[in-house]
Amino acid sequence: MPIKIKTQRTGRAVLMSVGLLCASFAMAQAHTMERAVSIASNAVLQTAPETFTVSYVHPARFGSVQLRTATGETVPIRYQPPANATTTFTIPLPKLAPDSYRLTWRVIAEDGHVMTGNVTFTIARR
Ligand SMILES: [Cu+2]
Repeated sequence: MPIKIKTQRTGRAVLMSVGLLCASFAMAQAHTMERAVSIASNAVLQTAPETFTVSYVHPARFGSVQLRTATGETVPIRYQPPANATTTFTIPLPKLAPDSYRLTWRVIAEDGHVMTGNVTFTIARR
């Protein structure tokens, strides 16, 4: 079951409890952690990014990705995720106008845990 995260604080609490849960299992199948994202949270970008890349410590399967504007409109993303588990996902972004965006995604770790991530960024008006 996907976990719906309502607030940042709740999100951290959920992630921490998942971490504790994982630690209590034999790690035959790896849980994973986010290693890097190509757009920093709250970044103000002078040029629109053409892709978004997120990488993980262990391979994971792609779950979903969603891009929304500040007013909540969904911006369609065309992404053909890899069929197999992988550590790095590079998601092409459409041409984005100056605005604020929120990108949310989820991947499924090899131990079955759903990992969610999000970044909010702004493309500056020139
Ligand atoms: Cu796990």
